[in-house]
Amino acid sequence: MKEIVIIGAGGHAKVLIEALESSGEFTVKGLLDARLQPGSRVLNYPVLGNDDLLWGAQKISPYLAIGLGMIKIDPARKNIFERAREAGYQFPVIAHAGAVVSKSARLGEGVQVLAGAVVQACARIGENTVVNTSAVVEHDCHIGAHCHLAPGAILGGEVRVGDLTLVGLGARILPGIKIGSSAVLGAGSVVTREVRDHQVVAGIPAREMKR
Ligand code: JB2
Repeated sequence: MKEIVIIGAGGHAKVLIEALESSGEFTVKGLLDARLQPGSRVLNYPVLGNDDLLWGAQKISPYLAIGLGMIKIDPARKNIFERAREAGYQFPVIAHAGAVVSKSARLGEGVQVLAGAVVQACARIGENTVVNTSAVVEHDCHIGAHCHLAPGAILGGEVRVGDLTLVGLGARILPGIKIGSSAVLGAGSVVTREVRDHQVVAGIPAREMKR
């Protein structure tokens, strides 16, 4: 099996470990996180050290996974993904064995599709986006890069989402609606009309909170 190292060792990393174990394609060599003592363990895998280990002359592993979640708009995931890729690391698609991904869907580098999530026919998902537990991306949706579709989010058919957008827990987006980049859709919201770049919306139907 191929070895992979996870960047970050908090809650999201644990969920990712479950997905990696279920798929059986990769074995987790360890995790990187400055918060934890090297040698301590997360779900039985060792913390190897901090991110300095990524930038040495020798690669820590050919494959990496971003184990950082995104619960507010934060470019940290994007920045480390891009820097590590430039350094020559690869970010495989990680799909939990209990996720359903259509064979006609196109997933970018480093996309994570976690337990119970569904990505339907002809959907496109940009690099480094997380389709979290039980989220649903319906047919012909186009999702940008570095987004987080939180657990239970539901996107109807032909929805468009820009880059770096956060779709909150259980939020629903009606079919064909366009969502911009770096937008935030609050947990439980029902989005019935277009959301612009950087807009923050919440509620049923979703309304602007602030810009
Ligand atoms: O640049 C970094 C970095 N920034 C933060 N490099 C590395 N290697 N690690 C980093 N971290 C580490 O990520 C922190 O030191 C911390 O240990 C970990 C983040 O853990 P936390 O559990 O706080 O958040 P998370 O991002 O794993 O999960 C959040 O987002 C998920 C989507 C949680 O709120 C989860 O509940 C949520 N499901």
